[in-house]
Amino acid sequence: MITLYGIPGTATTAPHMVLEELGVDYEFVLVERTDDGVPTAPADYITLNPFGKVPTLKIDDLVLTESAACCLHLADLHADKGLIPAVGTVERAEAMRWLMFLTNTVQPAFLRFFYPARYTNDPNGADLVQANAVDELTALRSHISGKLGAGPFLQGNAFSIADIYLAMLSSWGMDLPGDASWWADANVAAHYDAVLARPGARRAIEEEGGSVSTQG
Ligand SMILES: N[C@@H](CCC(=O)N[C@@H](CS)C(=O)NCC(=O)O)C(=O)O
Repeated sequence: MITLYGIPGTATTAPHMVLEELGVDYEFVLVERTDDGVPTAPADYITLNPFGKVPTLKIDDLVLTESAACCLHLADLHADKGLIPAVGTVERAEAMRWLMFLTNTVQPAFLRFFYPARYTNDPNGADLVQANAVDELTALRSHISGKLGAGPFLQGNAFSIADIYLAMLSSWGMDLPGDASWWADANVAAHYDAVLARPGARRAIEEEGGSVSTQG
């Protein structure tokens, strides 16, 4: 029995897309929280995820937090579906490099953009934190765009969970102002559209009420 606990439009989206790509049976349980981020439903959620964050993936007795770890484990369990290259290959190493870069470097920059007040003790400091996050996210977008080139995916024609992760972050990046919007970059926008052209990934985004195309 697989259960994904989460909230649409958050770090839940990547494992949600993976589950739909795999075509396995699962239940999606909506997590509800107060404005301060304290989980209120399901009642025992804090026992699953000690920080009250989303997502959490439960597979039988295994309780897994960390969105990237959830994606990786699901892809490994269904290796025949080809969402992750085989262990020990150069392709696997490169896919892991992308996944780790996205979750370790890019995702924290988004957290500074969305929750700037958490990163300063100065009551007037949040705007500066957010402006710095926009600068960093713009530099990261340029790096990704350059590596993507003609794509369509991070590793050329080979699609993996790293692409799913990038599509999730890219959907957050559309909230950056003006030219900093991630979809103002043609390569990054084309990557999102290529991922969303896949029926499984698209179904997850549709279920979450997200954007299924960079064209509106
Ligand atoms: N490193 C964790 C981060 C999870 C995380 O920060 N989730 C956000 C939603 S995207 C959250 O639950 N935020 C609520 C909060 O920080 O109060 C992961 O990738 O799963």
